[in-house]
Amino acid sequence: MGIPMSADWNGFINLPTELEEELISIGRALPAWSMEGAFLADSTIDRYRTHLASVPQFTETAESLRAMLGADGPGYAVVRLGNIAQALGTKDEFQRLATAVLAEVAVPFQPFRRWPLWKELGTNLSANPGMSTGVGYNAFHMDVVNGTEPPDYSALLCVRPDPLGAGASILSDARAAVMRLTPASRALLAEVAYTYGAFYELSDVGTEYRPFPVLDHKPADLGFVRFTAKMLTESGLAAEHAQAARELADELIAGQVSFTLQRGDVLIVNQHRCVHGREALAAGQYDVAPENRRLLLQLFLRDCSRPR
Ligand SMILES: O=C(O)CCC(=O)C(=O)O
Ligand SMILES: [Fe+2]
Repeated sequence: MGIPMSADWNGFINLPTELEEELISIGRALPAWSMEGAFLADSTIDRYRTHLASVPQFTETAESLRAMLGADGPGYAVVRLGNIAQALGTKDEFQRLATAVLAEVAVPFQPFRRWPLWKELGTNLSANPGMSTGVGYNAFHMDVVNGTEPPDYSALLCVRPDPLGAGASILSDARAAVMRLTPASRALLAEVAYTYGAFYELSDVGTEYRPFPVLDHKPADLGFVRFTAKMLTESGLAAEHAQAARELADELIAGQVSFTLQRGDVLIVNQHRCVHGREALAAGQYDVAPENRRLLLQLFLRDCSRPR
């Protein structure tokens, strides 16, 4: 189906005020979630669905969200829950509501077993600037690129944007970028010649994939464009493979969109389709108190109905 009217072209979903009010009440009523292994428990999913199903207007939002993430949409969506965060805060009640909304897309899960379901990505002035908690440019990547079964969707909830106004999210349609490459570059990217990073203490993302091809031969909704720009500098690729990956990186940047997440925004990325990253935070983070620095929460989703 097409994208319903409440969704605009650039992937943002704004909720009507009455729906926000209903969701605030639901957020106050949702029970704590339970996990079954790394996955949100079926019993929780059923209870959360039942609550959301009591709000008929929500059905359209869930449809918009799924349409945006699918083949006819941009492959990402931002659900704007800022007014709901204003009412509920960004702790348990809000996180339950956000989890319930995401469970309408696929099953929330926790590949990093050491961390909570929603993993904090704060701002760490001593971290490598290009890493998730660093203050620099976090170049285009997909999450868990080196697992044989990466999460189908990656979600980022904004608790606090960079108070200095930077740190925009960047998104790019990796399938479209690949189509703009030459057949020779695509052939190089299809070779099992790429590596990136370490793989440990991860659940339910398959096994370590090393080396991997950037392009697989799977249908677009099942395969991935296994790319992270970090492999250009960190992985010691052969010259011709590195060159093809650089061309892909350039096309990803040429096709990028960017926007700054606001408090209460939930960005969901279909990893089969889009890569994501972040612009640098503003200079001057030392002058911002740690408790006021940018903070996101990250969660992954598994589409359990997908063949693999
Ligand atoms: O900081 C961000 O906006 C993105 C972080 C990210 O993509 C990651 O940690 O994987
Ligand atoms: Fe990421």
